[in-house]
Amino acid sequence: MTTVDPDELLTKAKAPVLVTQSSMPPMEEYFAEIASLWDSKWLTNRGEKVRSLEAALGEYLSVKNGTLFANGHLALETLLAAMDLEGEVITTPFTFASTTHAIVRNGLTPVFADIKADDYTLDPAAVEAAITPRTSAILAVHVYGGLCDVDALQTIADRHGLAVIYDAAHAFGVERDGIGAGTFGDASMFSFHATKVFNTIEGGLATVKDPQVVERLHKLQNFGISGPERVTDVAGNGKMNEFAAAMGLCNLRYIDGEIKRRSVVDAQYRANLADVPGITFLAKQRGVTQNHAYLPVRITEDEFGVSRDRIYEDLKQNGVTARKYFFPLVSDFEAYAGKFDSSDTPVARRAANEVLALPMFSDLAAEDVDRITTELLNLHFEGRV
Ligand code: T4K
Repeated sequence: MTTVDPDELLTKAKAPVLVTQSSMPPMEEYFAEIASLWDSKWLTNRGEKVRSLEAALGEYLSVKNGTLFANGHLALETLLAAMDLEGEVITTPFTFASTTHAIVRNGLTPVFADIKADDYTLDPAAVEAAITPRTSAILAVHVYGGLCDVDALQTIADRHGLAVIYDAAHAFGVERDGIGAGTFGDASMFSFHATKVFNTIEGGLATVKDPQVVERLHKLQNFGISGPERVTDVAGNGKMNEFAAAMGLCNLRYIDGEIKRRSVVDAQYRANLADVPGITFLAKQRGVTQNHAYLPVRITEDEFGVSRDRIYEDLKQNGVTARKYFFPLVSDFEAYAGKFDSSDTPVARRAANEVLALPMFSDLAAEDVDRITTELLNLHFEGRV
């Protein structure tokens, strides 16, 4: 029988747990993948690794016309530019800053519509009500990896002649009835940031329905350069480099195991907290695969006994960093002060006050999940006395 060092146990029990942790391939595998770069000396500007990764992702995500970018935000911002939109874009305030900033930085006006209470994605009825003669597009977010109501949004868009773009930053590998998330609408963006299910350290992918837009994306991610002596657009630099693409090629070999291990963590959370009043997990959607990108739980204070913010603080004191994704709503950002009123989107406002993303990553130890859920149960019982 092995003896357990009590000091070691204590240190282990108190080890901090962050909301997520990057997944990395074996170090030797990455070194082997990048070794050829020392021969080619070709480090960026649509090199061999970038092109191989685009092909591999096309197959994995069942998408055509994928273009890699330096990060997800630039992919989205460039997509909007490539689509020549004008006027207003209807979008959700319950998202990361990037979604709205991409609209505004393109000189377009975001119009916030409310979300659905069960999966936090745009409510199609609210979208339709927000359409004006100036609307040119809908920019919806597959938040936490749950799919938007793509059929309803497409029907509305077709009826009003609008483009549909998906911020699929969270939806890597998500499919509905075998159809990849990146094939819905006119275009989608995936983020490959270090904190995502699949990462290229920093990175993103833009996928488009119209193959002609791809040429434009290549141009707009490279200063608007059209040929050796021609610059036809005023654009920045959004290209992915070869070292990032090499990380992606390695991580892609492990992605199925990554998602599987996350599903085990997800199941443990759900089992440990099943039937606790006031805790609601993200609803599973019919026919939609999950990638377990995040572990959002909704805390209804009346039933649970304490508030989401109290849980957040308590976990923090116990070395566990959960995150209030997405608080505040974008419409409440200082950067947009005086421009929007978040009381126009009451469902989103409530979600921003009640949702907490608990730690989720494939290497999250079972004992850490137990430690987190035990703390939640303690708070629940404390809140009820
Ligand atoms: N649209 C949506 C809906 C998005 O959620 C995002 C990004 C985008 C667009 C834009 O895509 P990118 O341009 O980022 O590709 C994080 C990420 O930076 C951001 O990518 C992500 N969404 C957002 C939801 O979360 P922060 O400010 O919460 O990250 P940070 O630095 O606090 O990291 C969170 C935890 O992750 C850390 O506590 C530890 C862990 N971590 C972090 C880093 C940077 C690692 O394990 N390794 C790392 O390298 O924004």
